[in-house]
Amino acid sequence: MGNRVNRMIWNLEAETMPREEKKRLQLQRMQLVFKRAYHSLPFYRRSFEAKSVKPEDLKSLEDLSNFPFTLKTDLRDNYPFGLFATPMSKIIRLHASSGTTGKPVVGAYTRNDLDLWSEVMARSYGAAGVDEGDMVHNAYGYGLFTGGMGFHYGAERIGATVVPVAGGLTKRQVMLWQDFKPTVLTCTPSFALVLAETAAEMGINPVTDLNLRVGMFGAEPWTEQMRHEIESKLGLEAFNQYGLTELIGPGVSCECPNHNGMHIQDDHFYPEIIDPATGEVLDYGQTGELVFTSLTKEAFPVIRYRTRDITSLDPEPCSCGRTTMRMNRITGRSDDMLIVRGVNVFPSQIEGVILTNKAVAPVYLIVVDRVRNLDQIEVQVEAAEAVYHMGEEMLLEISNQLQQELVQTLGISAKVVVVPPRSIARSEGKAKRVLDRRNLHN
Ligand code: DLL
Repeated sequence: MGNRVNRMIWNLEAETMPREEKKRLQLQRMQLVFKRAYHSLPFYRRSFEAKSVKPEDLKSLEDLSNFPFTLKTDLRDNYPFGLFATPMSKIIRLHASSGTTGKPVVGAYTRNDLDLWSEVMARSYGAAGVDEGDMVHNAYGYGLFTGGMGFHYGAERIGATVVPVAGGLTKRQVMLWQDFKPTVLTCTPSFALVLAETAAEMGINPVTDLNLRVGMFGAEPWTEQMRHEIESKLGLEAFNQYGLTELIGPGVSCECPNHNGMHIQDDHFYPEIIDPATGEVLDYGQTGELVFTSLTKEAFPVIRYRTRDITSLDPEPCSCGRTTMRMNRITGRSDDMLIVRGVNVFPSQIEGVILTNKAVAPVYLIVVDRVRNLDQIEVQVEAAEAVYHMGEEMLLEISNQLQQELVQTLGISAKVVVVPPRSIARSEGKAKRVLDRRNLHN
């Protein structure tokens, strides 16, 4: 396999550990987590008792399915600090996720937890082929959101040069690209496109004028079409990054150059896939809700946490040399899946259609409403600059074409409105793609 592969695998022992050995390690760690959670946290003691299980009942990894799930509502009920397993004096950092409704989820870190976070982030950088020779332009938000600091400390761990730009001020970001010549861009995929658009407006062609070669994008759902769009506009190779505040932030899983799913750091985060309706554990390859148990975190352990993210698992070792379990691209969330006239609709399906049509820009808003008791989807999408000036008739033709494609993909009809370039609000963090107005009528 040669040196290049080895250089890119940050932690050779952990990332290439034979599966049987990994399973022994996972069980050992899980047993400790269960004991700690049960004995130090009333919530877990109660939820174990409700299922008549004790930590000692976990004798093999297969026994895990007998244990209770933890839900986002459980975290909310114990907000803000009720599920921390160490005294506050040992906790040296807090983060929180914005959360679409209600209170945020709060993440807590001991010194060891922060060290672990940098370690898993270093593995993510390694998998993207980033090392100390690189300069990382970090445009994830800094603050309570885990993106900024996660990518920041991971880059420092591998010895790269970090430019902590955060979001906003897009023109200045592009100026820094020109002046500093970073090789790596880290931000949400939607913000990567905003930056690409800004560069174009400034008369800069990132492919020929800049040095970007790697992009590490995540924190929101995106599609293969979006990957191609970003790669071709910015002249870089895009690597998908996954994580959540409840587990640690980014660094839970990451792509390698094979781009065949994301390698889960499964010596620290144990994955399962369940049927979201019944809670039954599904086989590898089957699509369902992703569930995680943390194996080493001190301050904020989680047991069978239901992420609501929909994907499948692949246990096959990868030709990159890693033996870690892989998860496929997230196709949606079981709770932001739209049910429209009884049909399940994932925003990613709509994005797939929009991004393959060159007459429109990759910027859209899905508006769902109820008109005379009937659910309706309207997709607003921006015309490509050149196309917009071709006149009304042309725009009508494009929207008809998109409507036909959408009905074939979704199985229900959706209205498409082609709007002027730059008329849909841009975001610098996670994009807001869906506006569900139906709740307003209830
Ligand atoms: O978004 C952590 C993160 C930061 C991941 C930067 C990657 C890069 P939260 O704000 O808690 O944490 O949101 C977590 O975002 O449950 C998914 O629904 C979604 N998500 C995260 N990464 C991806 C991805 C961060 N690559 C929630 N693809 C998760 C699809 C993603 N969805």
